[in-house]
Amino acid sequence: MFQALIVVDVQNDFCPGGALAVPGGDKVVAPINAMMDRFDAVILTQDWHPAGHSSFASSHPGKDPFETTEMTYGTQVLWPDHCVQGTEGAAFRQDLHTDGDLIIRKGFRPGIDSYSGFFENDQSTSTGLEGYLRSRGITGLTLAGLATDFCVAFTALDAARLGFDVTVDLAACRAIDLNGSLQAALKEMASEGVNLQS
Ligand code: VGL
Ligand code: ZN
Repeated sequence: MFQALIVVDVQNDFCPGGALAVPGGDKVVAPINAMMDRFDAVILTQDWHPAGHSSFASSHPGKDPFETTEMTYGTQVLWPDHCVQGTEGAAFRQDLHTDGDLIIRKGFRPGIDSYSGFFENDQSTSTGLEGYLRSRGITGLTLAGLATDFCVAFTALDAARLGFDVTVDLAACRAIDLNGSLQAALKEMASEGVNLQS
């Protein structure tokens, strides 16, 4: 019955000045650092795309960032180039405490995006995180980080569906909020049994 904190994508590109800056993204660092001590395990996720990734608008001639396209696995939002492997934009925000137990990278397959820390956007390719948590006897998860309405929400929803007891600490998250995506994500998380803490 152990409890883990999952710190989602607190990377330079999602903070002010970054390629896909989330408003107030840097504000999550202090509350996240402050809560780490309370958990049996701390896991960080890191968005980690190869150059030319299929989720980048620049890989789709004629498309602009924040438009959508149809992939084999469904509708995909197209993003500005971000979190390219090994770049400063993909690095964790400098003041974030990164001395956690595990870093799980995601979005590294060229043809599939991965918002969730558990499954890629095809909903079936596993990152291995579930097995890690179960092997360590972790049953409760608290999520914080970026962005509330994409990577945090997708991770929370997968976790709840897998049977973990999931809390999202909203004060330690910030949203992109694209066409009502924040409200939709909050509603879906609530209906799937995710505890929303503010
Ligand atoms: C994210 C869009 C694209 C996120 C990652 O971390 O929420 N959003 N890649
Ligand atoms: Zn991404």
